Amino acid sequence: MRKLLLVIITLNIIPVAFSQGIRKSYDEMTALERINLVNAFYQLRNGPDLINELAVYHGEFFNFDDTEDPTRLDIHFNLPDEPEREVFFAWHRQSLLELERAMQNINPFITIPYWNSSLDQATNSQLWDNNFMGQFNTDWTLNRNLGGNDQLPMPSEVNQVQSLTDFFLYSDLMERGPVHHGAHRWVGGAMSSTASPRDPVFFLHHAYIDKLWQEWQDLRGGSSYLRNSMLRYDGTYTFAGQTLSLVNPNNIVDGRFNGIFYADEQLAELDSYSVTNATRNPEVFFYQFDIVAGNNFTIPANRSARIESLNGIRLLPGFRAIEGSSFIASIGNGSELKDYPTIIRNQRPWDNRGIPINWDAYLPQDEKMRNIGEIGIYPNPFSDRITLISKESYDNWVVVIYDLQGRRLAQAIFGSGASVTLDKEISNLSPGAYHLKVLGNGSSVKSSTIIKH
Ligand SMILES: [Cu+2]
Repeated sequence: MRKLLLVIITLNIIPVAFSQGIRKSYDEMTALERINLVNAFYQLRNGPDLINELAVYHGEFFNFDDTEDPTRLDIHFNLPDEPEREVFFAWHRQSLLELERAMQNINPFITIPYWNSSLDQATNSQLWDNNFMGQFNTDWTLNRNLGGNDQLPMPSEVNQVQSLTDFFLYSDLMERGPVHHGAHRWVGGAMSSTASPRDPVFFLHHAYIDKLWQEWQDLRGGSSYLRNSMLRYDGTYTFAGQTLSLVNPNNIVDGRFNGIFYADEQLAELDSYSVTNATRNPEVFFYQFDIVAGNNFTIPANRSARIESLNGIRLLPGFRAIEGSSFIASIGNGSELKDYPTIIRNQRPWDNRGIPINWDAYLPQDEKMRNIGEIGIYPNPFSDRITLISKESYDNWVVVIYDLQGRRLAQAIFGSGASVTLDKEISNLSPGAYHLKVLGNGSSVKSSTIIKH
């Protein structure tokens, strides 16, 4: 109790704006995380009511026709005719961040989850459960009409828009097409109005749109705005006694600028990011499934970061904790973050010649086994063979190895034994990281990251 009080006092004195973190699909949230998220939505309404504020603002500046008054900026539908006013992706990215920071002031472990509406389309999906997003419909009089007005995007429609190469064409078709607009209309009620941020699902939907934009930007690198500021985030707007800082949309075309990463299918990849501690010290990256950090993930001297997982952490070449930095990785086994035992403190993933080595070397043997639960995998890293052993035998369970883009490269059947060895199946793999999944009756039983020397 005393601890809680201290936290609250601190928050009142120092304006805390967290927001490094790993966003994940809502269906990967633990029960506790769901409750915390729902509570944070309710708590925001108690004031300062950022939900209402964003809904009113979004409605007020939704769209003005350029021919009426070209000096009036707006949020939506500026392409293809008004590219000089276009801010669709960047504005929604920044408003997600604004909400996420407000929630993290309530509970620092919250990150906004995403709803992949191209795969999760049932009106009785757990998204709409009464103890999750469903309850807001009556509580906040949202008048949703799930599936009544439009269709959700097909995966092929997502691929289609993601395949575009011109940024403004991409932004325009995303905004107007089924992936963004269709999902707004499919939910109906407030979500299909200009006050759509009134519906909490708005933020889960826009987290998905934001994730897609991040993937597009990682692949094509073509995001570029003609503007250097955005309405609301122009350095003059004040909400709840705080002036919001100036945000150049071109500075946030990479979501990593704010330390945001999206996890997918039980894997979070942390890369191309340098810890700043601008808003949180240490920066915390928590995900209960696998976390892989490398490829220019850097903790500079005098900066500090924690990476926390329940499943496994792999540090790949390109992960750097510079001398003088503080880095903690921990793999826990509890259900609450604060109870996680920290296995390694302030050790750097180098051997004594300064060569990066795999994190596995730092984990005691039982921790290695816990990485994949009831199914042991060894050796990892591997060179020419890899063996899986389970405590029981499972008929026709399949071991599949994917590359990081999700392409299926090799597989083997567990058969009736309790172990399986892959050797010739993996002889063609080049050195690097891969995903390994064990599928039982078609669904994923276990997943892990494996490294080939
Ligand atoms: Cu919008």
